[in-house]
Amino acid sequence: MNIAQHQNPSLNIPGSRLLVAGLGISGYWAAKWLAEQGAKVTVSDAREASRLNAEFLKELHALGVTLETGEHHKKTFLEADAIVLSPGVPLDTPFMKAALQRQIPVIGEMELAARHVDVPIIAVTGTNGKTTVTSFLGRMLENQGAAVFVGGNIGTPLTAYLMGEMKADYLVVEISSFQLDTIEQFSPEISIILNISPDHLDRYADYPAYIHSKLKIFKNQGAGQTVILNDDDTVLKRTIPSEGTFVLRYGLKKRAGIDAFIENGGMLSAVTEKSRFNLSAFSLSGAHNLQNLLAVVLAGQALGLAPEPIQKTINEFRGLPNRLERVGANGHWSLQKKVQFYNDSKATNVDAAVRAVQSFDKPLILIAGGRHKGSNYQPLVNACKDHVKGAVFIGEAATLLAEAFTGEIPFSLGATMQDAVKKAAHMAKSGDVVLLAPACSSFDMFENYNQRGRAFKSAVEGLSNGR
Ligand code: UMA
Repeated sequence: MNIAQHQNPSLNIPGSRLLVAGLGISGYWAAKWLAEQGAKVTVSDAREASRLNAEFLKELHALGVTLETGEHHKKTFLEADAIVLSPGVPLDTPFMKAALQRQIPVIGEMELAARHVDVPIIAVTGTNGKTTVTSFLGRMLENQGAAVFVGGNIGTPLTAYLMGEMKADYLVVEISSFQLDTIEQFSPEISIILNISPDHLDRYADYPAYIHSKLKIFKNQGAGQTVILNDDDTVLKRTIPSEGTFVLRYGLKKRAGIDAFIENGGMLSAVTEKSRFNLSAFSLSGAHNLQNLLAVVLAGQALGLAPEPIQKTINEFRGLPNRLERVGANGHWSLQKKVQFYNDSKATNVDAAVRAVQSFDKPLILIAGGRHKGSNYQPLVNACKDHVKGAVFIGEAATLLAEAFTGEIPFSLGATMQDAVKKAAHMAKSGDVVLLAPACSSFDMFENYNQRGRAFKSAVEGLSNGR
């Protein structure tokens, strides 16, 4: 469904009947902000009220917001002057289709908020690495002395910024394909696309539709605005951004047409003038993290940062939880077996799990599985053939993973995370690594990937404590 065809140029807020679809964190902030602006707001969520955040419901009720819970009603959608869609609500539900057919304007929470800020936005998308790059860049700007709001898909909606006290110099936002599906005028000062590989195929018609969504990030950019692209990525290498934009490309190796690359333990770039950054203290592992670093430094340079805060951030940034995070007391669980445990719960798609596996050259036991997202597991099987000596599969995708890995490496099935960690630890010998890199979403067994990561950590701690 192409929503751009249906849009009206602007959204009148005071006095309008606005529907917010979905009452997660995005819907809550959007509804609260719209109500404060004088709109007649209704929130509709398919979940029963008892399964929604009670504080959100109470606060919105007090603000005069009409709450529809338990199911969506078509009438509510068709009576709205405009709809603000939460990222998790698909555009192709019967209600949304009916609303779009009636030409009711639909925008996302990110689009809504971005229309009402006058601070430069730096927007980061890509299949993998978005959160790391968003945080890394935010830290770099702070090290220059700037006030920075870091938000979007990373967790804090941009509408929360609109309602807060903070006066930021920059808004660094992680933006997902779901959020890009509902943009209209969104036009960041800098857009960054880190990589594109198959993901969310349970929501998109096909892979080209997902790519199309990702590339929307620069569709409204023009003269004076910057697009930063990973030239090592097969899709992005061929991507030509909007006319007039300043395009910066990076890759691991030096070649024609590249503005930044890695050479002799350093990063070289030529954005304004030739500069070199030392990577000896950079602590994130894996080639993908060098690509992430290239994107961050190019963005910093495009914003005119001095070399000192850039180098300081390269030296100090330690990465984020659930991304190749070493866990467990002293990293191993018994005196007999010196096994290291790594939590990459954020590897929620096949490509991310492949990158995680490729980040190690030691023998590995892989824990994978969760909710299947429609992707093919063969690239993971290929990546594992080298040094993965065993696997444990969990969750709804366990059978599909088992089919894909049959005849390739030994595996067993884990009923719970605790069971999977026990089985993986049993397979491991001293010097091996046990890696949680699920290649799937967490929603079959957990609230989100954070909770899955915590379950992994607690199961690893349980091993040391004999549980
Ligand atoms: N809902 C309906 N009808 C539907 C579908 C969902 O009413 O047809 C309701 C659900 O019952 C639920 C609510 O919608 O109560 C949830 O809305 P939501 O899924 O948009 O969740 P939020 O809490 O608003 O979180 C969203 C992002 N979630 C998704 O994109 C799925 C969060 O990204 C983001 O941090 C947050 O906005 C702030 O911007 C999470 C994510 O998993 C981390 N993102 C995906 C990813 O990174 O791969 C894209």
